[in-house]
Amino acid sequence: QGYRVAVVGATGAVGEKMLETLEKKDFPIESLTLLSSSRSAGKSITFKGEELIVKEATPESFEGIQIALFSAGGSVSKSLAHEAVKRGAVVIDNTSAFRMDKDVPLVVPEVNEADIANHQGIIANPNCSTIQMVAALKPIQDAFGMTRVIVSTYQAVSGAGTIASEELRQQSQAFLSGEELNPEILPVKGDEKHYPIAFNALPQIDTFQDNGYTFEEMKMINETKKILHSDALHVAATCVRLPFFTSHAESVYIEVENEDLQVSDVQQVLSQAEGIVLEDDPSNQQYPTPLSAAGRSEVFVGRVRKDPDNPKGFHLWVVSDNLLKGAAWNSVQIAESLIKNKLL
Ligand code: 11C
Repeated sequence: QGYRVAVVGATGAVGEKMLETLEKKDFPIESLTLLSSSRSAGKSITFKGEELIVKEATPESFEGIQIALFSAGGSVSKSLAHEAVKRGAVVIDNTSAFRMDKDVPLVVPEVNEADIANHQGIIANPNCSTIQMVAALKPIQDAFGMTRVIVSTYQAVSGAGTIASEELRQQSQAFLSGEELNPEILPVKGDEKHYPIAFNALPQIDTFQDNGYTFEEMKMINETKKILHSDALHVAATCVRLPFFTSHAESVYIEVENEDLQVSDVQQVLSQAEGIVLEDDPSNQQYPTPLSAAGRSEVFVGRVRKDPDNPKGFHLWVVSDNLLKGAAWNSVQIAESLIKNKLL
């Protein structure tokens, strides 16, 4: 049996990965509708050898759709997700539009799959940097208890869309040719100032909030508490954009409840966790990197260390493909869970 599926934002960086993921997982599809803004409508995309034309997304586009995967920006989700639900679809939304709404489950299937059952038509896919972090932390939280998380990120430009990847490519060539860089997109397209990303590091992802944190940092803080069902967990984040194309890397400091815990205990739990690959062997210089994780669907963890001055403190290095587990792969996993548990 197949399902009537729509992908909204089919021509974007994540949309492209959604289609790749549906194809790779051989997701059961009766019909596939590709939707976008009017700007990208009319483009053709090949799916499983068949050429499909992308149509402009309107409320009527969702007539008869059972599963709608949204990844066309928050404003599109805000204007069309409820229209899709009204017409009987379950929406899996990859934007920040509804993530913190009480009646919208925010789901990483390996972490809180059971929350999907509470959906009222919309399920939110978390921010990419949050997904990989909570996937690595949940097994530790379950096994040992966890009280604090402090994360610093090293994020790929593709998180800011295809135009940001293009800006890095052009600037890198210009830099090496000794030409002017003329930044126009990063750190945030709509913000007042732009800075070069080539051969640089930008400690701003998304816009600044009144408390001095960026929206990306606040997403990591708030979404982590919601997904791990723990308002009491202390979370702080510093999010930084770096000049590579794919995968986010994160230096994560955690405090656990038990001061007798050893590195080998944490490693053992991680090595058995679903969706996690432990790559942690300093004697062989083994650890994950953005390049080694790119194109893979798992979350990779390495560099597990006990804090030298705090017996409850541990440091981890967490890397994952931001467009796969961080976006498309996680969304399709949610769709698979809906089907498996008869929640459509
Ligand atoms: C970035 N994490 O790397 C962002 C992209 O809320 O889904 C994902 C934005 C989101 O810029």
